[in-house]
Amino acid sequence: MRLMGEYRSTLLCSLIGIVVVLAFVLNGANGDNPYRYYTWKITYGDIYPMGVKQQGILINGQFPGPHIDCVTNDNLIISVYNYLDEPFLLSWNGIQQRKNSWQDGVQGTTCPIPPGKNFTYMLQAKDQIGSYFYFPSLGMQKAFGGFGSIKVYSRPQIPVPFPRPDGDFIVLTGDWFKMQSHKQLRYILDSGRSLPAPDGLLINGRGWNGYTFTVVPGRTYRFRISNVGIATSLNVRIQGHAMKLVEVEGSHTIQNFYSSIDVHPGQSFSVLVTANQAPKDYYFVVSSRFNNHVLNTTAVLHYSNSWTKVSGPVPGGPTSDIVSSLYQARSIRRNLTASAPRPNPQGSYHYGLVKPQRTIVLANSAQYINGKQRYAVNRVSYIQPDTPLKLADYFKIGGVYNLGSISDYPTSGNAYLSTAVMHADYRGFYEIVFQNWENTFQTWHIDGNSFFVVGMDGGQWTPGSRLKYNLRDAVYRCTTQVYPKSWTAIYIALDNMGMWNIRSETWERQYLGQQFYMRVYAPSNSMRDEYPIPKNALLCGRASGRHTRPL
Ligand SMILES: *[C@@H]1O[C@H](CO)[C@@H](O)[C@H](O)[C@H]1NC(C)=O
Ligand SMILES: *[C@@H]1O[C@H](CO)[C@@H](O)[C@H](O)[C@H]1NC(C)=O
Ligand SMILES: CC(=O)N[C@H]1CO[C@H](CO)[C@@H](O)[C@@H]1O
Repeated sequence: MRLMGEYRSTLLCSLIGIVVVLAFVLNGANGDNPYRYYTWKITYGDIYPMGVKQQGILINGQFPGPHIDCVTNDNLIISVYNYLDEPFLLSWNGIQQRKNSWQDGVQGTTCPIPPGKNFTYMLQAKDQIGSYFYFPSLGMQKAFGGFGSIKVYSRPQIPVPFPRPDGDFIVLTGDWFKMQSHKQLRYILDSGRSLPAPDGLLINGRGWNGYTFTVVPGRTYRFRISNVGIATSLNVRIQGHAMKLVEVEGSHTIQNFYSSIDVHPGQSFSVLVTANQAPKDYYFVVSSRFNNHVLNTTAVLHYSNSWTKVSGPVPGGPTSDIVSSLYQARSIRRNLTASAPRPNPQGSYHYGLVKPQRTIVLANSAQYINGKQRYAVNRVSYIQPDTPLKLADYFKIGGVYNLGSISDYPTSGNAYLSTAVMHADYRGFYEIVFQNWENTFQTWHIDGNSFFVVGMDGGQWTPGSRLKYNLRDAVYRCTTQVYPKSWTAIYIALDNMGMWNIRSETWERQYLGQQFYMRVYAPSNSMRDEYPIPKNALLCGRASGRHTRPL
């Protein structure tokens, strides 16, 4: 009887196990980890960050949108209701969507949510920790709101390499335009012109001294800083206070002190700041980098016992000088003994000893095509297909894209329009060089993956440049800058199957073609490597009216 009971409970356990595994596979989310549910209503609403009325994009009435606070491996179930008069889609900057590019929320993977409709994202912050953000990926919506921060805390049993701070502040900063609506920005680009320079900078959706961080004397605070803007590299500094860098997009860094730190579009990092100065108010300053016309804005660091308001000149910072920015970038390295989302130290994967199987050199360019401003990568200026690439794959719809429609190396000639998709081998280990021959600043982001930034320098990359690579403790992140007339090299382990967007974080360039997709694929495509299409997937373009589950 007892044996029978045991047998029964074992059977029951296996059954529950199977059900859990099935639920996991069917929903593309992990049943073992906590679930967090969000309901977000996307609307237009009046905002006045620079004193003039603008049509902002709000989430549940908020600008910036609500924060997501979660723990490594949590499941995030986010129901998005689109009340705009046009399609909407959210993407998750730095949240990797492991095996699950379906949820990535860019046009190559996911159908836009039509006006008046809803879609429920099922994400998991799988094996991640750190500071990220979400943003609307269509058109120029990102320039008018719809973004918010994502904090992924470590699980209790996994130590982070610094004491728990007394407070944890979010700093979403970026360039800003005073126009009435994001549609005006889009109209300029659609008519073949370039965007004007931005009008100013914001911190957490506010202008000059519009936002206050209140600190208690003697306490230490974490500031999670993200550049959510569309074009401008920024420099961040706090009057009279040193910033100790502790995290960059999920990597725990060597804890250097900085008096100011550059943050390029799409990048995030965390610093610790101790309120150890005389009790008064201090400027928290953000100013533009590499722009002819320097923009700046301030927030207030307010000591709780202060009666003295900020006054006097705003402390200056680096502006056009590139060398100091490059020097700082090279000083940002991983702490090899610190743990990351998992207990093993960050240095336990010796990326420098792995030989890349393939080298890809990606060169950006600005060109006119049919009289309109366009941007290209290795001569291909990306155009959005009518059907997401992921759906074209799933339903075997031909003619949406061609694999190999972008070359591994730059070639000479004029740019042309195409839906560029590059093939990549699942579990491949690649070297990618971003070569920038233009005299402009570039930032590149890869969805679904982080990568080791092994080197950056001025001029033309050559195989000899490898001698200067950092093969020991390079930072591991998802967005990297490329200086004017310079190159940046990364190593990337392609252990996440799916269709991944590689794009410029300069939103005009992204919108006008400086992006493509990398299809990380293996012929033995199994559910262990990639989740099946979600039950609730929206269908659009040539996939409209199809059925996701033929059973
Ligand atoms: C690296 O991390 C370890 C382990 O948490 C910590 O003790 C050490 O101080 C860190 N080193 C630096 C240079 O940040
Ligand atoms: C900040 O911007 C204002 C207005 O554009 C300008 O007068 C001031 O000099 C700038 N300050 C710094 C430190 O760049
Ligand atoms: C939360 C959610 O996804 N709600 C609804 C979204 O819209 C579909 C119909 O298109 C409903 O079936 C869902 O329940």
